[in-house]
Amino acid sequence: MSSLREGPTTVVRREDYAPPAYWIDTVELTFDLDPAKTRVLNKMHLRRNAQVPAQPLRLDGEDLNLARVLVNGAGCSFKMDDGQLVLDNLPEGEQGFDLEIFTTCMPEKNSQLMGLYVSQGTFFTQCEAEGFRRITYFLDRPDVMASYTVTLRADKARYPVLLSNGNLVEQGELDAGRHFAKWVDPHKKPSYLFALVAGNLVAREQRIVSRSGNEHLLQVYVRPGDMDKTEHAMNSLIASVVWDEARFGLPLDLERFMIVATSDFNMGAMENKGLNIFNTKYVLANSATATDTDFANIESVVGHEYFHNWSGNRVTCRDWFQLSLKEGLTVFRDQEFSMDLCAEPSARAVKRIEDVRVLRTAQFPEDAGPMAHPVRPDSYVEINNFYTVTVYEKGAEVVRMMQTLVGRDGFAKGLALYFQRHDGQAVTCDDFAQAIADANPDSELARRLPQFKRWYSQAGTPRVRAEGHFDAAQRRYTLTLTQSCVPTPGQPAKQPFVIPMALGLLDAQGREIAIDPAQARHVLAEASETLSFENIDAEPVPSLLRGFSAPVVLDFDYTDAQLLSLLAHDTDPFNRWEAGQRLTLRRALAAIQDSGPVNPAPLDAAAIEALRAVLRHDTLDAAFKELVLTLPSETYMAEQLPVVDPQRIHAVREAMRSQLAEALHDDWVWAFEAHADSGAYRPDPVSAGRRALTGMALGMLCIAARTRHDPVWPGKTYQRFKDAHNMTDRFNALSALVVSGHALAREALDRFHTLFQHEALVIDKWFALQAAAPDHGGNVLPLVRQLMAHPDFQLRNPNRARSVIFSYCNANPGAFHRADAAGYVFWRERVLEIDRFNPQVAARLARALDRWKKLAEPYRSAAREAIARVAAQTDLSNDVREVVTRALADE
Ligand code: B3K
Ligand code: ZN
Repeated sequence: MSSLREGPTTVVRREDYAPPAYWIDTVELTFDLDPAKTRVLNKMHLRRNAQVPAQPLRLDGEDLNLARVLVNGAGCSFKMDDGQLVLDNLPEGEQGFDLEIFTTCMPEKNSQLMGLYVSQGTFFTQCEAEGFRRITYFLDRPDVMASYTVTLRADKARYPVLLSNGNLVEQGELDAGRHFAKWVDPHKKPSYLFALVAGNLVAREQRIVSRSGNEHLLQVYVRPGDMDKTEHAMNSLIASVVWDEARFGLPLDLERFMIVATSDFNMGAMENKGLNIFNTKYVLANSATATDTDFANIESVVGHEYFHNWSGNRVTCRDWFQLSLKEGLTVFRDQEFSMDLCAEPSARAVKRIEDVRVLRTAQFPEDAGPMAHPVRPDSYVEINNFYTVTVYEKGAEVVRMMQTLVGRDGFAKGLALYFQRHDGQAVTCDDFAQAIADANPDSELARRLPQFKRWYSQAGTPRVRAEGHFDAAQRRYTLTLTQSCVPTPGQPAKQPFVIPMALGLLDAQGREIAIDPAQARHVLAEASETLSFENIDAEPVPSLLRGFSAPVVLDFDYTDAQLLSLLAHDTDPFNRWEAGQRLTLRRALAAIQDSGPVNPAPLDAAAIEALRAVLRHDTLDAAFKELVLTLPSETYMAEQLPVVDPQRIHAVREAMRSQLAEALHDDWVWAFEAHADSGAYRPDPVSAGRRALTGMALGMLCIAARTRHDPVWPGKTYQRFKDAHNMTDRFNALSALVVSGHALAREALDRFHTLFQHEALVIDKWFALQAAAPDHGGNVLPLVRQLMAHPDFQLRNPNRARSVIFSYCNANPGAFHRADAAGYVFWRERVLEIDRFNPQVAARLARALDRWKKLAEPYRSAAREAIARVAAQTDLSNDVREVVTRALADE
């Protein structure tokens, strides 16, 4: 219970799972909606679960005022125990009994945005994971699935639109200017998928006919005034419906499917059955206000929530430890959806690289830090802390490996079997893996299933060390692969994983050497294995872990020449990009670990020429070039080092970027001019790639202008900022001025604010850009404090809070880690301040110092002190307490 601040902290353990003592068959909810005091009448029909010993009924509840409890229409005795409503001596018998509970709650006081709350005068709900208990007393656990009938009553003028899950069966007028709407959900569901919305909203509507000939109504609800930003979300929804039917044979099972946008939301979006509720950030877009990245994110989040309709809603999780059952699978599905929508194969590769980049910069550190947990965790204090990149992104990689092991068609068969077996059930990750394996009995997955499932139970990122040996006399190349995995909290020793190792060999000219297809799909399952390749004439260059075929760290002592060859010739685009990253990373790490002042030119001529060749390449596409030319992030560099000096990393990366800006100056000019876009804005991957590359070129030219004392490019950039026809070009130009620290940045920022002062999502970008800007002599923290005093800053709005505070603490290591510890003081103040009203957001922020143990002094001690001071507070939420306790463990 996220708001409970008193009493001992309870650890929930997976091994303690027990089925519920009662089932709830039907729920009839009646809401009298009032922001100050909403009345909720909950009539349920319950049955004892005959499989478990008789025991009292314990219903979860939180922040509720209980007015009445009736059993079969008569008053009864009950008691409260640890926040739960406990009922004993309930009627026996198979027919079950009716339970009626009348409560009130205070939506306008609900600042944690869990349960029923008000955002800009509209009612919304968020129930996953345990928010339904803030609406009524219930068995608030995902394995209790019920049929819902919901009646909403509210003032008609203020709340003309009344929505809940399923189908609208009745609506009409009531006394005193009030009206009602009655909704029936034809599907049974767990309480976390319940939703209601009531307010003044407008909808874009589209009727579609699915493959099977059924008609459906799709609706995207937004505030009046936002209609012109709904087309892309609607198109994404239509594409999602079509894709799930075409790729996996999964149809839309509802007459009506609704998306509603709210500007106050703790996360991205929520897949409530038939009534998805979204953060505006993932709905609203037009070319004037949203960037290409926003467009792409909307497509993928709309897809993600829609795909949950099967993977999550039709088949749900037995308990919250199984969260990756729905999240890992659904992330995998949304990644595949975005890839399948790409017309060009190169755009698919770009998407894969972007996904891997997220995994390696966010999930690998999580897996190496104090919050490391298996994809299927074993215990938690607050489940909201486990909606993590491990459960989501690593979980998706585990599903992807299954697809690799059974093949694309085999995976589709496996998924079909999973839905056929478990439709309407609440199941486990084991059930999922079993279905995929059973549908593919001859596959590598079926053969190794128990070992493969270690991906679910063992935390930590495995490392694969590869060593090549060429025997010229025998014309044989041998490759020895050795896997290992370091201990993580509670898991001192690890067993070998099943690691799909897609690989190939290149000859001295960079041509692909033909090898046995089975070797190209090698699966590493032992601690160490050796592969032999015969008839090899000269030492080859191995291209390992192609397409990033497993979520591991790969160590191979490539020579520079080998990396240059891979970068120039590999047929696997992922490894081509990877070779470029290894080249620059290697030089960055050398410069970071050098003693003395930072080398102003960490890149050597060979690396620069290789990057120039990519930039000037005549067939590679722009998006791919932009990825290759982007240096590894400071966070990624930090992960490669045993001891981290964030200031030094920042200085080296900045030096490298300046060097690239200068050395490739004429090439950036060429890139900018050669990729100019013409015609109307379209957010497709090819034109987005061109905009990304021109944006990068402008950024580089503004950086180069600093040393060249060149007024021309910053001037051109400012002009482009003013004239841009779309937000991507405009924001890239603004960002080029801000990042290079040019004097025109201030003017551009002011103009930008004036232009978009009524567009909340754009103002979020304005805040975020400044809070994440490169630090110059410690200037960012005072600016961040100033931004928090800006009239547009609202701490209680999660998007706005994230735009300033998270951008600074999470996305700006060079500015956050200060020798005077002021960044950590700021972090501590904000964690405590936010925790008082929104523990979920506070706990996310608390994780910014997860990797404190790796920091060099004086950062390490100062960070520890800041965490300890948070932990010393007596009135912390469970959410934040769990994060800081784990951060300080095992000192
Ligand atoms: N299932 C929701 C996340 C709920 C988070 C609760 N703290 C969104 C998603 O993953 O689709
Ligand atoms: Zn999800």
